[in-house]
Amino acid sequence: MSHYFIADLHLNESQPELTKRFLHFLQQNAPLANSVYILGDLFDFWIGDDEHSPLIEQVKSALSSLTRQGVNCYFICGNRDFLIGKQFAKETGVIILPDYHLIELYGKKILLCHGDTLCTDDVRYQQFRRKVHQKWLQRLFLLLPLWIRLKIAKKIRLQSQADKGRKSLTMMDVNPDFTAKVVKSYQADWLIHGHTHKQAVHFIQNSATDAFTRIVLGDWKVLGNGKIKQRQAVASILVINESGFNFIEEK
Ligand code: OKV
Ligand code: MN
Repeated sequence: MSHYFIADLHLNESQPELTKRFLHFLQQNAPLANSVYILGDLFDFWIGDDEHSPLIEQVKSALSSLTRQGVNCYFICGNRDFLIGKQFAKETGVIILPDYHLIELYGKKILLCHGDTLCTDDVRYQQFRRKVHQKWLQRLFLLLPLWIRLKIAKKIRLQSQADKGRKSLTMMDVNPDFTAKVVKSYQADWLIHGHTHKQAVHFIQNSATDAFTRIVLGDWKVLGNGKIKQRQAVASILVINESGFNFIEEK
C-alpha cells in the first residue's frame, strides 16, 4: 500500500529523456502503487485535449493502461497544463481534481495543490492566471483552430520568457502567510505541492494551534553534458506509505 506524488515533469518534444523516464515510471513503479497523484505541469504546455502528438498519445496510452490495471490516478492542473480537460480524463481514466483537494492517508489530513496559487507575491503571474482561467475565454480559445492556438501559445510563451528576468526569488516562492491561511482553512496536517521546483520538507510552527508540514515536490530534469547520447532524466517521486513519507530521486 503506497501512494506516489509527482509534479513538474514539464514533458516536451525537445527533452525525450523525460518522457522515456515517465513511461518507465508508469510501467515499472506505478503499477505497484495504490494511487498516483500528479500535481500539475505534467506537460510543458497544453492547448487543448484535441492536440495529438506522438508524445501526447504515448503518455495517454500509458496512463490508460495504468488506470485499467486498477491504480487510482489523479491529476491537479498546473500553471502550464491547466487546459487539460474532460476528454483527457475520459481517454486515460485519470480523475481530474480541483485546484485544492484534501485527502486523508494513515490518519493525516493532506492538502494537495499545484502551488502556483500560493505564490501571491508574483502579482503579474496572478493577473495572468485570473485572465486565462476565465471559463468564457477558455471556451473561446478552444473553439479556435489548433494552428491558431499554437501560434497564440507560442507568442504568450515568448512574452513570458522575456518577463522572467525581472522576478526575484522570493517572488517566485510561496507566500508563507497566505499558505498558512489556506492550510488552516482546510484543517490540514500536511500540504503537498510542486511548482517552485525546490524539493524540501518544511516543518511550519507559527503557533501552538496551526503547525503543519509542507512537502515540496521536486521537478524532473535532464542531466547531461550536452552529448545527446549521455543525457539522462532524473525523476523526483514522493512516496507515502504506512511508515511515513520518503523522496525517491533516481535516473
Ligand atoms: C501556459 C504559461 C504558456 C505561465 C490562452 C485562453 C487566451 C488559454 C490560453 C495559451 C498558452 C496555455 C493555454 C502556456 C502557461 C504560458 C506562458 C507563461 C507563467 C488563452 C486560455 F488568452 F489566449 F485566450 N493558453 N498556453 N505561462 O502555451 O500552455 O504559466 S501554454
Ligand atoms: Mn508550475
